[in-house]
Amino acid sequence: MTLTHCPYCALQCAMHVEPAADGGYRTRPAAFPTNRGGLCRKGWTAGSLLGSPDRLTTPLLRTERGAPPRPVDWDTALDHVAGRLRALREERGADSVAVFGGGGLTNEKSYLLGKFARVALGTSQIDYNGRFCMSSAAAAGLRAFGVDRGLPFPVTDLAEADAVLLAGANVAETMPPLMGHLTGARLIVVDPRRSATAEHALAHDGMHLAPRPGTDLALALGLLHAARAEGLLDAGFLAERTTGFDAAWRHAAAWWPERAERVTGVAAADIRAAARLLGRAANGYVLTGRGTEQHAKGTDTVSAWINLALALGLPGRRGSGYGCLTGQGNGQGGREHGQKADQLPGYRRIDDPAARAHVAGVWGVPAETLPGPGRSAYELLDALGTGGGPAALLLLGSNPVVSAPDADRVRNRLAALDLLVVADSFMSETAEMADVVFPVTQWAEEDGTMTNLEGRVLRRRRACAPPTGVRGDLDVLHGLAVRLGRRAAEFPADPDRVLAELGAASAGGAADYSGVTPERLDSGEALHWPCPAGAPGAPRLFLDRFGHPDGRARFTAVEHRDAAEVPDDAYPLIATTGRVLAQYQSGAQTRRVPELAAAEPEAYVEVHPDTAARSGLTDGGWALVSSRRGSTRARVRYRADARLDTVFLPFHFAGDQRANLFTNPALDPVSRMPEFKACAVRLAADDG
Ligand SMILES: Nc1nc2c(c(=O)[nH]1)N[C@H]1C(S)=C(S)[C@@H](COP(=O)(O)OP(=O)(O)OC[C@H]3O[C@@H](n4cnc5c(=O)[nH]c(N)nc54)[C@H](O)[C@@H]3O)O[C@H]1N2
Ligand SMILES: Nc1nc2c(c(=O)[nH]1)N[C@H]1C(S)=C(S)[C@@H](COP(=O)(O)OP(=O)(O)OC[C@H]3O[C@@H](n4cnc5c(=O)[nH]c(N)nc54)[C@H](O)[C@@H]3O)O[C@H]1N2
Ligand code: SF4
Ligand SMILES: [Mo]
Repeated sequence: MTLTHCPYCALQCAMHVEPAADGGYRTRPAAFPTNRGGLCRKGWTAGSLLGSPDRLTTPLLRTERGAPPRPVDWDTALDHVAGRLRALREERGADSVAVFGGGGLTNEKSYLLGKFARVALGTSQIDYNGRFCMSSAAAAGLRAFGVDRGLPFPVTDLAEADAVLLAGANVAETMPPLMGHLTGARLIVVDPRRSATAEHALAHDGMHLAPRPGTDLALALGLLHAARAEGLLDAGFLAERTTGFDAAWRHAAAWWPERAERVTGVAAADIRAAARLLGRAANGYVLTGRGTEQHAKGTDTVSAWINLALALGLPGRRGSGYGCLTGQGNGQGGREHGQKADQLPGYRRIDDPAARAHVAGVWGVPAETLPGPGRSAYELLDALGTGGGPAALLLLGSNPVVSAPDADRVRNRLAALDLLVVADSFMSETAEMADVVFPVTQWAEEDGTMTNLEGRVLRRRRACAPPTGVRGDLDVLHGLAVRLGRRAAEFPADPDRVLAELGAASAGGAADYSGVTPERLDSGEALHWPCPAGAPGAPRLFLDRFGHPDGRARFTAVEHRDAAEVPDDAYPLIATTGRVLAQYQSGAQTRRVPELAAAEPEAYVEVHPDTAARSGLTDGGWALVSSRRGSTRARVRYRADARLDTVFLPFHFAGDQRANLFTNPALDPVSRMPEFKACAVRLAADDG
């Protein structure tokens, strides 16, 4: 019986993994502050991933497009990939080779992947799926606080709250054990749908505000307007700990609640009541999730929520605050150690000369050899196989054929590559397209560290041996780096050695891990970063000062604007997308867990019965949901509580059930986040 953490989301619930009677493995919840002995359905069933018959156990190589891949030994696969990468680099330059990572990778993998790109390949072309996840909140958090740590406080602090506003976060399905920390608070759930979280709020004396998708910014401005009119602003906090309120207010001043009602559809009286509920709470939080963030104006929208929180004086004191609910298992750590196009380890900027000098020193290379910033995730995927873009891609920890916006366009770009290399434990839809597949270890088969949604570094522990033939991601990077002419010691495959190097590379940066050691983690010490050598962890940031040089938080002056694509006669409805409890992300893992597949076997579209009737849809029948980009097949689910103008689909399903066939890759100008949460569609019955 080994103590480790869940393979899936950022709550990183603690669990025991132990042999099961049927010869496989099962999981059991363990005591830990974030999950307090609870797991969601995905955690309870995660053990079946370990014994899965679908497991990849041998490298696969396809030398001819269209031909089936054939099993090969590791040396053959590594030699082939290294040879092709070297040849491409010589022919077309270092940027002809690209790397794509994921927020589920351990800190060690994220770090070594970034180093591999910059040092072994010398390419600037690296980014990761966190761009689709956290990037807008991260950008807005940096703007406001000077530091981006999703929750700048421990999850357990939420228990002290009287009121919590959840903007676009369906926690009851996406982090069920977190609900246990919210039982003392009245919830204000901002979600176009009556989500499970909204239901919970309504049943417990809270509120549900259901804005039209893509109008949260107007709603947040309206709430700020109402809060000021009700005399709820914290003047002392504004004067002592913030700058920029006046400029931000000049925009909010025009958003009296009646105007916000016209744009959002949320009644002015509800806007005022919500402002009072939050503003009068002794302890209040504003928490954002992907619903409010995954828009072409997501960064400004999060800034508007942060402005509201700042105006009420919530951040920077114990028992209240603003936080973004990070999503992937290592969504937090994954954005700190250099797999992002513009970053170096320790949450450093790749265009900062001092940061480059420090990291180059640790890596033992001249700073001028480090490439500059590369393309953001969607822009990178969209450039693949084009004249000016990369011709080869090495991908770890993501399944963009299902999860990227305008997914068939991305699929075509992947198909145009000279070389696609995927490391995965399972044959994902993206791995199916690969020229080379490396079969790698998964969570309970490996050691490493993860950083949860509260910035706490955790130990992922090996609980069972991987199947014969499988190697770790670190071994893959090691094997390739050596074949590309790097020294073995530069790319260690031992996670503890990588952690030590990561510590040195991050030392002095915003996300300083130099004090994080396996020994301290094993002792159970709560190590929230920044954690310089010898220092204790930092569970609560901002109590004395914010991260900007003047110590103050900054308001950002933001204005509402429409979604990139709004409904018209041809595409009269708004589609939004998201998650269900029983599936995870692209479904590459959870669609293989029998109990989860049985619970949520297929794509569906939630639609109001009147809207459905106008399109000739029947409850339980099939629909085609079409945008200007593509069509998705989904089973019709009537929802009498749905907005008439909005439909919702989960994005976990493959083939012609991919919601991303219709989504809009319009990007936020700051974060480069695609607009997953609003585009124009039409519905038709699909009986075929
Ligand atoms: N079961 C499950 N849990 C997960 C995951 C999973 O795939 N499955 N993934 C993990 C990851 S990586 C992430 S990022 C988190 C995401 O966690 P959440 O952010 O909670 O997940 P979503 O379902 O994407 O979006 C939340 C809600 O936003 C609403 N929404 C849609 N459009 C809008 C809008 O314009 N405004 C507002 N205010 N709300 C809108 C949707 O109706 C949805 O209920 O979940 C993590 N946990
Ligand atoms: N329409 C729509 N699209 C969305 C979203 C949405 O709300 N709506 N949400 C977006 C968000 S927030 C996210 S986070 C993305 C997520 O979408 P993806 O980036 O596709 O993430 P996953 O489905 O988790 O894919 C992870 C893959 O990596 C593998 N894997 C897991 N761990 C490891 C590892 O340690 N090493 C290696 N080599 N492989 C591993 C898994 O088996 C799986 O195949 O989707 C985005 N796409
Ligand atoms: S809430 Fe997240 S971490 Fe916890 S068991 Fe469920 S998927 Fe795993
Ligand atoms: Mo995510």
